[in-house]
Amino acid sequence: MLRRSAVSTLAALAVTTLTTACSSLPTDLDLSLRHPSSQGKFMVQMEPPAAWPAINQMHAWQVRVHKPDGEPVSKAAIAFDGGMPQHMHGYPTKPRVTREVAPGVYALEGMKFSMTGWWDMRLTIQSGAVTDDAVFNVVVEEAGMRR
Ligand SMILES: [Cu+2]
Repeated sequence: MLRRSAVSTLAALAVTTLTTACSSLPTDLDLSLRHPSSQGKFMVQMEPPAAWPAINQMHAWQVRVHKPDGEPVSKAAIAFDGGMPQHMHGYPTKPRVTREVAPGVYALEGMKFSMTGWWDMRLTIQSGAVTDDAVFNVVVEEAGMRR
């Protein structure tokens, strides 16, 4: 009896902690996965895997880069950075844009979310003489990605 009540106390604590973590997210967080880069040089779309990965599961995204007029941007060099802004840590892996799989469509491999919460994805895109960056936010929950 004593043991059971200790377990439910722990469970209640865990729920409280989770709720606190979620409610402390910035209220104005932009969760859109498609928007212009910071200076409007490119339109960028982040596509998560069709089946959302479990926590700690290695997976890949696709990054679509277009010019504002809709033309795909081929042969871009895309650098990736990011992590959890509220925890001051990066990704547990070293995600990289590895190759262009179709015109203007790039594979972002080595992605792994090691915990629930707010993650950002920071891209620096260079195409010829044009460079711009784009930031995307993802809120990872136990059940998947918050939309
Ligand atoms: Cu963290």
